[in-house]
Amino acid sequence: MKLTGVELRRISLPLVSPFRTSFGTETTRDALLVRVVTTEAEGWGECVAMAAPLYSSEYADAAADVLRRFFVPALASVDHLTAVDVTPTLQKFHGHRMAKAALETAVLDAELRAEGRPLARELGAVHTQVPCGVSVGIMNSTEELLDAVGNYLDEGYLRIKLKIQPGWDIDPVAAVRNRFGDDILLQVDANTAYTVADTRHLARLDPYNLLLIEQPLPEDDILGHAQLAQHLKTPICLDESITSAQTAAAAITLKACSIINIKPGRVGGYLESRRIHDLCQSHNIPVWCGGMLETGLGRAANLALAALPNFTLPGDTSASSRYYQTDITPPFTLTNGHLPVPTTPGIGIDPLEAELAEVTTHTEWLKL
Ligand code: NPQ
Ligand code: MG
Repeated sequence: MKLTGVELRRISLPLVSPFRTSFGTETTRDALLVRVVTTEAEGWGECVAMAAPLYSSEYADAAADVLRRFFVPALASVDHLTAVDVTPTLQKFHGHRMAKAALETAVLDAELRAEGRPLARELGAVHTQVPCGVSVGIMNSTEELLDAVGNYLDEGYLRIKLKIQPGWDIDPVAAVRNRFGDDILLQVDANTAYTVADTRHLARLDPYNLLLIEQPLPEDDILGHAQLAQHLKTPICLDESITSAQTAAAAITLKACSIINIKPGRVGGYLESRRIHDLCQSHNIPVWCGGMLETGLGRAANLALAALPNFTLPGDTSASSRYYQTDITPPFTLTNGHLPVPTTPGIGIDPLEAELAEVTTHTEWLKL
């Protein structure tokens, strides 16, 4: 396969409701899509970077810039290109994993489409559908939160994740347990909002039998997580801290976490995600698939990954309607709390042309 052109497309999708986390409130999803054209087929990759560097240091304009200036030209010079060549070719460029992931996914999609092979089969999926959880934002009141959680449970979600921050943690968890009982699968995500000085406070979550607490401390604070883990009954799950199989191995060995959230964008792609999956499986560390408010393109690929055997906890692989009234692909809808794993070649879904055009804010064709 040889790369013959790349399209960078910016889209702006309104969210069904504002999504508040410890780092801010989002009302629209501004995303970057990568479409590669090769001698064999076309492929799509969604870059999960946010418009601003709030979740991590990456942001959409920077991803577009590094793709345009460095990554696409480097790949364009590879004669027999396949997806496994992308990471080695881009290795010399530091960071920008979300941009690398989008490009690798687009190349992988093109390659698999050309060969008629679905991504799920390529990655080693063992399920045809995956159990789904939902991430519930910080609300203005407990009543509002209980309403939202009740509606998601009615829709069939099998696990609830509450976003927490100092001032919105113990009470909302207690209220949800009190209203919906001890049987629902419940976990929390702090998106780095605490410090080790909050250890005694976070231990107050212990009585609520949470599945896990996700990323309580800053992404670089592996030592802090290891120390915190010694004082909490609630298992620690890392998200932002895990940027590669190498950092995953270190975090596991240092006992900084006992569960890992895998987000392909954060770790540089689906191939690195599979390595982390395999590593965790060999260490008896359960994994689950995170979410970055993906459109149907990213959601489809995440479902393939989430169908691997060590994805033993429900992921943030929610239905399209959790975030979007109208998606740029046919929507993924829940059946008994599960989403189907795509079965057609590549990522297994195509954008709807009219819907995509409607939300596109900018298109750039990179000639090679
Ligand atoms: C997390 N996601 O697990 C992230 C964080 C997150 C589903 O909780 C726009 C784009 C808004 C990406 C808000 C979930 C976002 C975003 C939160 C990612 O930490
Ligand atoms: Mg998280």
